[in-house]
Amino acid sequence: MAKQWQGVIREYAEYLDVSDATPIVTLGEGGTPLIPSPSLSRRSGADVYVKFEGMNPTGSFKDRGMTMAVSKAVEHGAKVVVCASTGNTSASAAAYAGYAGIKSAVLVPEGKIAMGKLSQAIIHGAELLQVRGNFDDCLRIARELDEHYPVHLVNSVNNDRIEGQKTASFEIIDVLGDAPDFHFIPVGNAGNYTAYTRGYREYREAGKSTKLPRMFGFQASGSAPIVRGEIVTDPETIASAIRIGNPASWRLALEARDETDGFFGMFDDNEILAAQRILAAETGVFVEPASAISVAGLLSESAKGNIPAGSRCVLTVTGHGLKDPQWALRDLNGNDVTPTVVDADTAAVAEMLGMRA
Ligand code: AN7
Repeated sequence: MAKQWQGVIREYAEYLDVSDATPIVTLGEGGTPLIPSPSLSRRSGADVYVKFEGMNPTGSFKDRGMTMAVSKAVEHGAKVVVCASTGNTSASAAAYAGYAGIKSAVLVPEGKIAMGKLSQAIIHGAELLQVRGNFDDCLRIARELDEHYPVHLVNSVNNDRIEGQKTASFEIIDVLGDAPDFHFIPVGNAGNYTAYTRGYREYREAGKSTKLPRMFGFQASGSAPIVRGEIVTDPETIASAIRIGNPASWRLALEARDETDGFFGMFDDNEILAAQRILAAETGVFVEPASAISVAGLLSESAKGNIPAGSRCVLTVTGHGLKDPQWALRDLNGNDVTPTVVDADTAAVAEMLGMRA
């Protein structure tokens, strides 16, 4: 019989703070494909792999951290978990809390999360509140609830989340045999940037790899507090997942950048959408806009000559394109894409396809 992947806690238990007393709440997250990309390798001159985190149970990398956060919450007797979210965290928290038989309360910025993510939180049974404010307002309230009310916070300010998310670096090294030279990743709260760096560091200390990759993180230019070096009070971008003006892991991310000789950059919405198309059309991987910023980062840095030929590069693409599909139905000029309609006639179809018998 084929061996089933056991989820990140069981697969990497020796690197995580779990014991026999920890009830493992898992949906089989992790074990996601690391896909070689001939197209991006050709375009950049590097040796490029895409870590497709949209293949997780709720369609984003958040599941790696949520299995840990909810397992530990249940171990500590929590009955309600709470989170603020730009969408993916709420979808994941709702699913894992539902599985564990506890409540989830999620706070999202009103009108600013993708339809797929909103529908996930609802169908998994979350108590969902749309807050008249942005993500940063939601996180402030979630932290205050955690402090003063009987709820357990599962945002990435909870270290259990970062611990679960570091397993992605372990998987990459387990597949490649060593760490890559460069790692490209989207940045919102910078929890994942921090988590990957921790994973790479711990595996090197364990003798599983010989180096740390240079960690290259990217924000949307309308929402780029780390790049600009100041809080953005009114962040704006179509990449709603990373529409965050005051990142929770800001300080840790700067430490990780310094440790890895890393870099933070930014791209505007059109550059993000162009990168999303290149990845979908030429590598067969459909990601949500926020995730495509890793691709924009690779193409831009290689064009500037910052990536030596043949360097091994891993791009984390964090969430599935089906969560926020509307952007695929517009071209890069902002016009709706309307598929051609044709009569139910083979000759007519062949003609439309430009073919002759
Ligand atoms: C697809 O769901 O913050 O830098 O509340 O959904 O670790 O915050 C999502 C973040 C990148 C940024 N890509 O990760 C939330 C939330 C996708 C995301 C990020 C998010 P961090």
